Amino acid sequence: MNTKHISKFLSLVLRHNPDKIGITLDAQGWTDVNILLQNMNRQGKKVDLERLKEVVATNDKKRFAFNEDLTKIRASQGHSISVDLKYEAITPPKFLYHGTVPKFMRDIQQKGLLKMSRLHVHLSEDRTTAMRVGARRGVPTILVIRSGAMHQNGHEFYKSENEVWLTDHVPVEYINFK
Ligand code: HQG
Repeated sequence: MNTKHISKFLSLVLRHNPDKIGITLDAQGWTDVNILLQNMNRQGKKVDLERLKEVVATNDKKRFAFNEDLTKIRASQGHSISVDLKYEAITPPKFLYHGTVPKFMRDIQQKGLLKMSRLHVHLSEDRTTAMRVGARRGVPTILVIRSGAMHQNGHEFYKSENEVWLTDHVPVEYINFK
């Protein structure tokens, strides 16, 4: 399996559908590395620990993390199934960015940013990253989020191990549309 295929497969089973390969995630999203590798190999996905380590280390967005003794692995963000990653609420920068596409704008102008199928709304620290996120779906539109004001008004923010900012909902009044 090439690196991209392994990464996509890990995203699928560690964020959305662990049943697909007969693994379980604990409350904080971790799964046992040996069982994961065994089950992958049983399904013809030939990956050993060294290869898994390489995929985790070279992943473009650092999507996955091992625990200290490399016995467990999890996705650092992006889940649709209920896990509690236990990130601490922290103070965000004054502004954060969200990349989306024009077809969602009407809804966003009405409801703000919703987490849709994921556990959080995902925000980026810089425009370039937000552009890349939006570009997955078409010509990107960048929304500037007044995260400092949100925080002052009691909204909680988390930063994932791979530097993605997470929050529950961005109400319309904190979004600069242009
Ligand atoms: C949009 C990738 C209608 C939102 C990226 C987005 C990111 C609304 C889509 C991570 C809406 C949800 C997350 C509303 C938000 N009405 N549409 N009220 N509120 N939306 O994929 O932020 O490669 O769940 O703009 O790099 O695009 O997976 O979220 O277009 O970090 O590691 O609904 O996924 O990382 O899409 O991307 P997503 P996202 P990975």
